[in-house]
Amino acid sequence: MGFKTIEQNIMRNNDAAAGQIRRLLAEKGVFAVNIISSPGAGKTALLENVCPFLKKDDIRFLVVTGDCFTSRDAERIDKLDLPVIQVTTGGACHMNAQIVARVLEEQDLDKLDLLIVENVGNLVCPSGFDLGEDVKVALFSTAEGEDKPLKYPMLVKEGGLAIINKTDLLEHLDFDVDFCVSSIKKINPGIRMIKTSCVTGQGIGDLTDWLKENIKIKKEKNR
Ligand SMILES: Nc1nc2c(ncn2[C@@H]2O[C@H](COP(=O)(O)OP(=O)(O)O)[C@@H](O)[C@H]2O)c(=O)[nH]1
Ligand SMILES: [Mg+2]
Repeated sequence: MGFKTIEQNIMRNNDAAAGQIRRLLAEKGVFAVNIISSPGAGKTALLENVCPFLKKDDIRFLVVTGDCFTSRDAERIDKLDLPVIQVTTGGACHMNAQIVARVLEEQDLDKLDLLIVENVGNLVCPSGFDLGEDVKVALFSTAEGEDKPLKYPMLVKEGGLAIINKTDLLEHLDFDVDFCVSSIKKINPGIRMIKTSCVTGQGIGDLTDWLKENIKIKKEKNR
């Protein structure tokens, strides 16, 4: 007896949706970042720190927080009176482009400068799914150990910006900053690096400026 193979090419569907998002965001001049890290590295905390500065500078942004089951991250952003939409994946370990496309359908993109996606906390799967973003941000934290970039190179390879967060904890940890930085540079020599702390505020200004510079570049490309 023969059998039939039904090919459902998840990646192909995702990439098609991501391509559409990328074209749409290019047309509207909206800069988009996809923040990827392990759970607890500080994605939401960084947004809580950076987004108020963006708001003060009249940057029109939308945060989309991804989580398996809860809306806890969106509640944190919303508490600061910042625009946020929560996506729950029902347990799936990453966001996909179809979800982002659905979110964008309901937005007036003429009134947006920046789209920030906080992906589901996971160092592996989100790296493989294009969301139509301009830049994937690879976020690591000192509490995870300095070898994580080396152990999860795909994220670093795909990333345009690498962040090492929780620098305030360095004095309590046996974390080799040089090893972490050199691993990142070895995997992706062109990647931009910023060290941050949501406790001391280190690097928050640099991250805000990086976002603002890229928004400007995207707008200029659109002219
Ligand atoms: N000491 C310290 N704690 C941080 C920092 N950033 C985040 N945290 C804490 O780490 C935990 C996880 O942060 P969260 O933003 O929820 O991480 P996410 O899962 O990546 O979104 C929270 O208890 C934060 O307060 C930091 O720079 N320094
Ligand atoms: Mg979070």
